[in-house]
Amino acid sequence: DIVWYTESMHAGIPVIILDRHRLQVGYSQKPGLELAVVSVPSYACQRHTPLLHHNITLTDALSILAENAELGENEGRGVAFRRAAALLKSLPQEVRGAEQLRGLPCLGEHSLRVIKEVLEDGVSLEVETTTHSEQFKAMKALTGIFGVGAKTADRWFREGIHTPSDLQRSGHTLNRAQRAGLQYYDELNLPVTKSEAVAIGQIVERAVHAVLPGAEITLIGGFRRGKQTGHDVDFLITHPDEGREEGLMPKVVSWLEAQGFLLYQKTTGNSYLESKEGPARPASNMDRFERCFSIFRLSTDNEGREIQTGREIQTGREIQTGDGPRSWRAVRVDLVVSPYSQFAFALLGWTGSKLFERELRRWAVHEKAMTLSSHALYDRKRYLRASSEEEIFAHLGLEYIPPCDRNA
Ligand code: DCT
Ligand code: MG
Repeated sequence: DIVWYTESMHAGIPVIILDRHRLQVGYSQKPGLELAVVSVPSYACQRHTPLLHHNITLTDALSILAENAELGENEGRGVAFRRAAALLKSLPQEVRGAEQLRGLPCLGEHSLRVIKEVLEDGVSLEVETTTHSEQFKAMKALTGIFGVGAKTADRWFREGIHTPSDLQRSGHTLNRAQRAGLQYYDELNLPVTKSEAVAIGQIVERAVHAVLPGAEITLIGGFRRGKQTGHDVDFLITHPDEGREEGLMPKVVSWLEAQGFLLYQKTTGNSYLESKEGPARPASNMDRFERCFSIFRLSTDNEGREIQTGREIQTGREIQTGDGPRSWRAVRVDLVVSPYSQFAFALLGWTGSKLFERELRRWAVHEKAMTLSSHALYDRKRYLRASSEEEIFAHLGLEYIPPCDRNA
């Protein structure tokens, strides 16, 4: 596991020592040439990755290339850049020279080349070229429309559609999600703040408790990892009496709709009930929970006071629209309902980050011959029960990583 040697450190300079599971900073004793011995585990789910880290310039550059690969539907390449960025996020110090990276895992040839360039020149030509490319800008703008994926965006780009306005003018037939996405484009691309997430949480709680008292609501996704902003707000809903949660989503949605809180919603049904199917191995990692993709109408009350109803207009941050200023905004909200027995798996699977989740599943398969999803963990045919995230990490033979350190 010892993978990083640097020979240029002077006595008294902190030396980073990483064992399989944790990061340590020690001090070298001998003057002159010193050895920093660093071992970094190669799976992101074995590492602590805080939200704030020391290598933002490098990870920003790699993230651009990852995004570009994902928009080009080159998943493998995207993951390679994401893994490299995640490795840098987990380091306890700023990287100042490429020689410090010798032997570290997750850094492919391409990523290393980009890192070197940024360290030496401050920028990477490839990253600069990408951010300025018409295709990248157009793909980002088009996939920034709710309901538009990379395939559709690419087709439109080839037709000469580069912006949401181009799309509006094109006369293309759009589905309901895309129409809403276009209508609320600017607002949905405005980061959602933590206080907005909390305000939405209060509304969701009222809706859920109105139709099922005793149900439990948990803020998941990036906000659970400690992020101060997000592109949406994600909630997981369950009830301690297994079965009571069945059919909950349509009732919650009706309540929210009746109160005027929803600008858009699409609910998909649960297709994974242990009682009906038996503890079968899930066919894929695709979630089969009751799920609602929605756009909330949130009054922008800068006092953070509880908002009475969705129809009530309050003063606060004003959103400029074609119709003039107004004091509510559109927010993407995802609701997921989980049976109580699957709650820990759902919580772990929906807390993210996306790369952390991918790495957990990869660890399970390759290192433990297990299958992990947001519903269950299987050791070959055997279903491993868990009532907490800690138990799932233990089943997987991993040190527990708290949500704030899952920002890979
Ligand atoms: N998720 C996942 N794989 C995906 C999509 C989502 O594992 N392909 C999980 C991890 C995060 C969680 O679902 C919520 O998804 P997002 O809202 O897209 O991510 P986020 O981390 O909450 O990011 P943001 O703060 O931008 O909303
Ligand atoms: Mg989210």
